[in-house]
Amino acid sequence: MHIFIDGKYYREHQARISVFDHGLLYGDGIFEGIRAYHGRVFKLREHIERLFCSAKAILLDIPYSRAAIVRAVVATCRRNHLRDGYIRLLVTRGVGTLGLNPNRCRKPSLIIIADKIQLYPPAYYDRGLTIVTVPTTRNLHSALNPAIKSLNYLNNILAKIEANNSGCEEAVMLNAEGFVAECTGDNVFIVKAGHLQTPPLSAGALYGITRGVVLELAAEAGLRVSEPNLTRYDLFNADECFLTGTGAELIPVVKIDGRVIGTGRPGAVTRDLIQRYRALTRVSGEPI
Ligand code: PXG
Repeated sequence: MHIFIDGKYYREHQARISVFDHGLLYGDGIFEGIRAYHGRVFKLREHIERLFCSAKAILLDIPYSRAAIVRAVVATCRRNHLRDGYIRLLVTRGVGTLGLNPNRCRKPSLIIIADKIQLYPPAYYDRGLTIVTVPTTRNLHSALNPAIKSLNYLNNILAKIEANNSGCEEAVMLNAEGFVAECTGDNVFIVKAGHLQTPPLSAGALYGITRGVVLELAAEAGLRVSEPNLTRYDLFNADECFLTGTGAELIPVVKIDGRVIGTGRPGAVTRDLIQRYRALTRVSGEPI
């Protein structure tokens, strides 16, 4: 595997960053997780746009233009002969000193890894996931805004550990007010009486690219769509529930906190949206 670091390619075992990089010392940096399907990078421009929004929020000047990053991602995929897989894009604050002052960091580093993807087993899509609500709440906007895809993912990792401790793959995270925010690496949707609902971004969710695509596909399918605040009660009493994310795509949820959702099997609306999403990934994206 050839990994891109600041304009050069390194073999896997030679791809290294400094222990003084603030990405490591403080989680000071940002990232994106992107998919390639059939020789095209799916929603690349949207991911790069979100990367620049995260950068702006943490006052990090990415030393590349959007177009240069598009070119670098495509070049890294080509170099690795990647047609289907997962692309991790990272920008760290760069090498600094042991103090947390970012002014001591000379230049942010851009890293691009193009790898195979670890998918959820197909059985999860056929049968649906069982998930739980966890005690760790989503970060407050006023502390560390969940819209920032930062290299500090401890909030999500703690929730993931709590999910794993309950024997689950994913966790529903509530915000400090008790409204549903999102999962540790996925946005949440429910279907109630043919109406598709997902929490508003202000509830403490990442501006999911898959979430955005699903909202568009649902509108095309003629579904009523809205973004209200949702409580656990709304999840429990939904007809259908599913999660969205770059890695998972759309994955049905059939049980939450011991409550069976709908019929206990992936619902018709979810299955239709999964088909529509897969069809889109077959035809759109930045050619490699
Ligand atoms: N919420 C959070 C907290 C995320 O990290 C999503 C929602 C879904 O967003 P997208 O834009 O992907 O639809 C994410 C994305 C990984 C991995 O390696 C995680 C994500 C995406 C890709 C890979 O765990 N999370």
